[in-house]
Amino acid sequence: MEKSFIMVKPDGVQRNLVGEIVQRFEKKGFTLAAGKLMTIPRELAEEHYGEHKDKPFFENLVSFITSGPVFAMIWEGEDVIKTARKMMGATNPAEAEPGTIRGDYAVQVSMNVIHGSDSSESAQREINLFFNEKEQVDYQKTMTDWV
Ligand code: RTP
Ligand code: MG
Repeated sequence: MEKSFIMVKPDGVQRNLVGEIVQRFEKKGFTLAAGKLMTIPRELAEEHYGEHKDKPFFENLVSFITSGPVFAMIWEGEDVIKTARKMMGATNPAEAEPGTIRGDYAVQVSMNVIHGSDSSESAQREINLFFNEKEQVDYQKTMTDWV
């Protein structure tokens, strides 16, 4: 089954949005496969956002993501990578539709509450960056007929 790396960013943790965000993914019908509260070391942040290292916002992005605890998760389910991106909404919250997480809870592009992998390659890469094997739980929901 497909997996995605999803993370509540420091603004989301500070604003008590962890429960709300977890609930949206649970209610949608995805399965939580791993989760932990952590403060990201600088080297990990630079690696995670490596694709943006030449962008003007890179320094701000790394400072922000390391500024306080994040809630890192792995969510599992059919088409979870694409669907999670839809649930998150556009990168810039000003363009994110109401009903999406960023559309409902964020204003600024630099503090947009949530991260989600954008492809199967980045999901695999990010899962391996943030979680070891022991932290990943492989289980089946007992009542799966409805979703
Ligand atoms: P993320 O990686 O955090 O899930 O966000 P994303 O895929 O929607 O957006 P991405 O292009 O990967 O950008 C990563 C994060 O950088 C910040 N950003 N700032 N113009 C700007 O100032 C700007 N553009 C991007 C955002 O916080 C974005 O989430
Ligand atoms: Mg991205």
